[in-house]
Amino acid sequence: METKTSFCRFCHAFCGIKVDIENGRAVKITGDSENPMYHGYTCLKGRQLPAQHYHPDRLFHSQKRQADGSYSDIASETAMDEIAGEVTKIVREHGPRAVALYSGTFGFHYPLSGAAAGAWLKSLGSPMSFSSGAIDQPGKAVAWNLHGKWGGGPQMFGDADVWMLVGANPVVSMWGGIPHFNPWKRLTDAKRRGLKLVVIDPRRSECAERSDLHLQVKPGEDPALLAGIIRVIYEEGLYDGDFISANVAGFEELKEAVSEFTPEYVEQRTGVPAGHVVKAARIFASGRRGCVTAGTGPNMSPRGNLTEYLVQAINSLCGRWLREGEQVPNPYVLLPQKEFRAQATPPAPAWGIGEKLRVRNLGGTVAGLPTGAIQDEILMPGEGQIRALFSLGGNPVAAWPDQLKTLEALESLDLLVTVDIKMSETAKRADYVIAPKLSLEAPSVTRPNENVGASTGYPEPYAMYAPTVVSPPSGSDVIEEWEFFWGLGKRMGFQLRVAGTEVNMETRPSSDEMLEYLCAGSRIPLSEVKKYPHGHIFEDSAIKVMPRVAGMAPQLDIGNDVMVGELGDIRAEPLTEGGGYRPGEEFTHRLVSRRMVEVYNSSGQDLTELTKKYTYNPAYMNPVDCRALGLKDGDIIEISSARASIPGVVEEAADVASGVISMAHAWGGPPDEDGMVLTKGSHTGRLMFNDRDYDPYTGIPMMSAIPVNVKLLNNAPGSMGS
Ligand SMILES: Nc1nc2c(c(=O)[nH]1)N[C@H]1C(S)=C(S)[C@@H](COP(=O)(O)OP(=O)(O)OC[C@H]3O[C@@H](n4cnc5c(=O)[nH]c(N)nc54)[C@H](O)[C@@H]3O)O[C@H]1N2
Ligand SMILES: Nc1nc2c(c(=O)[nH]1)N[C@H]1C(S)=C(S)[C@@H](COP(=O)(O)OP(=O)(O)OC[C@H]3O[C@@H](n4cnc5c(=O)[nH]c(N)nc54)[C@H](O)[C@@H]3O)O[C@H]1N2
Ligand code: SF4
Ligand SMILES: [Mo]
Repeated sequence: METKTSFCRFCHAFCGIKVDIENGRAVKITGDSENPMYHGYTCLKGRQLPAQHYHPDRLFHSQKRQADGSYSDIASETAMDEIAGEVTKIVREHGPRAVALYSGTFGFHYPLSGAAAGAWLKSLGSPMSFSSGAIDQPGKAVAWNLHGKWGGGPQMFGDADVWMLVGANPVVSMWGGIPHFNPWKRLTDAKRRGLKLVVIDPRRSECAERSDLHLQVKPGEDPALLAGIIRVIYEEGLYDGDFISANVAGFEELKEAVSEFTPEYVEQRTGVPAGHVVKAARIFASGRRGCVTAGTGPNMSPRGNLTEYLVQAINSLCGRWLREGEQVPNPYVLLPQKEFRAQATPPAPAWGIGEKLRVRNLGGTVAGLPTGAIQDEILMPGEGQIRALFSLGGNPVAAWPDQLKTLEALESLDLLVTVDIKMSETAKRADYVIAPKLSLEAPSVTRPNENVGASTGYPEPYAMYAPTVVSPPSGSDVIEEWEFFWGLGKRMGFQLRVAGTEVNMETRPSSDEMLEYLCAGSRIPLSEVKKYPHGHIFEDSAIKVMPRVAGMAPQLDIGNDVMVGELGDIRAEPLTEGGGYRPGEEFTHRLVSRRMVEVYNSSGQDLTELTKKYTYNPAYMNPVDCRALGLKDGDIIEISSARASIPGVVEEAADVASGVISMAHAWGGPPDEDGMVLTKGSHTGRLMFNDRDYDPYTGIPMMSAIPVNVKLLNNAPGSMGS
């Protein structure tokens, strides 16, 4: 037996692992205790890499859909020949805009794949590049542009004495504020040194359970709650006056905008006791260091841009940015070295950037093209209509909001190609499914995690190169994602560029050469990083936050007109009872998003060890609600929104607030498979309209805090149906 080090790519956390290899196959995964960033952490999912790599349903050959709807193996080279031919034909007839790319979660995990796919699409001349980012937390990028970005970066979790999480649950999701590199240890260490944690979540999440104050907000009401907290900060003078006078504009405008969000009004609207609103503001603003960060929950709920904007406003009011002379926590390793300065990049446009969509006056934003509107771009006839879609490491049928419209749209395409390790719900509807290598079969770098946004990247200059650990089983024909797009590019006569470098299009480069292209100009050469099989922290204590450039004093803006306007709109809205947003609407509950620790979106639902507890995504409900509705564990209910209905399997959960249903996404099949809810789960995306209740800029539909009603359907497991 042989043991090699690598990093896990089951999720985006990239934990350092040791892989035991027998007869050329990975047989066991353990945490690498010598890894200086993760200290030996792994989770149940990561330990399933061998099961994932050798799963009986894994695709070892690409697939082509046959006339009768079945699939047959196709050689990857032949698939590329045929697909290049079809794309050329579509472009000739309809222009390059007819070809779109959707990059899903695994676009992040494999940095070469997105780079190659993007380069190919660019050579093709199509601007239609969509990603899961625009149905995730698009409010972040929008808020950063409206507010301006602090060149020194934010204060870090590692030396914070306060932190506030708004609808994020990093210890499960590995995202959202506590650095997602062994977040359990980081939170435990922080609590030990006295960190005060405030969590805003309609569920008593794993993070809320460990908090000093949990505000169990009514889903969708975060802007009002944050406005209330800001009002207290103003009233009690808890802001950082020196920082504000030197760096922050819009102080008076925001003060005026929050003036009517009194603790009593906020209590009425959000369900959070007035005293807790005041306490949260005092805990956070009286701290010395630490940030507010938000997650998917409030980003998917109405007014996600505003929530993220108010998050940044609180950070700026409290001056939670690194100052001149402070050590730069992570000056990057495999990214080019950046200049960190104690000054703001001024606010910049957040929308109206790049390609305009033909539908609903939407267009490009700093968060990318509105993925929430892609179905309409596929379905609406006329010039520019999308006719070919390439899905890269994503699963639109499982994950896009508005499942019914998604199914209609994908079925209407002339060409659907997906790159996937299995016959996902999307693959089952694709013309071609390209079978990729899996993580242990290809080299990669941890570079994607160096900069993933405010305080969620590596908190220290860590990097690791993972070599190929095992070969794919003999007889298989699997290629890396980038090789597919390189192959298409070669056939179409394109010169692809990765990170500005021209890729060799004559002879296929090796993956290591591709990684060299990608990391060109990095602070530390890739060859140096390769010397450390356990990963390494490349410290340079001389890299400090530099002073602002003389004469340049750009300001962070906390009083943006549009955002202040939205606060006014909220204050003018009538208060509603129950689940609805509009007076007269009759909904009893709001359904909120969540993550399950056992699976990663639609990945892992086929792995035995991960489905021991659940073969579906439970509909978690408060026991008081269950009693009122006569429901008990295991009951099958119908959950109905204004859009559609899905089946659900009840599970009593005292951590979920009354009036709330908490459910994970990316489970469930099409409506005709609803009867299999106990083995396939429920598709919460079916409850959403993609074209009603969406953000007017980013196009993200209401994906959390959805008004729904519940009714008992049938108690007999598996017998649900018409
Ligand atoms: N209702 C609802 N909808 C949501 C959300 C929600 O909270 N609620 N969340 C949204 C969010 S945040 C996101 S990011 C999106 C996710 O949207 P997607 O990324 O589109 O969905 P995933 O299920 O993550 O799709 C990943 C696909 O990649 C495949 N895969 C797994 N490993 C590999 C690999 O190594 N290589 C390749 N090429 N493929 C692989 C999996 O089999 C799967 O089919 O969903 C969004 N949709
Ligand atoms: N195990 C596992 N890890 C994952 C994933 C997975 O599927 N499984 N998915 C990955 C992906 S794609 C992403 S984007 C990240 C997301 O990472 P996070 O954003 O941390 O996602 P969640 O764990 O769902 O935490 C969101 C929290 O928001 C709360 N919430 C819902 N609606 C509201 C609301 O209106 N207001 C407030 N304040 N809270 C609300 C939910 O109760 C939940 O606790 O996780 C990633 N990590
Ligand atoms: S958290 Fe789990 S799934 Fe994610 S990288 Fe670490 S071991 Fe892998
Ligand atoms: Mo996501």
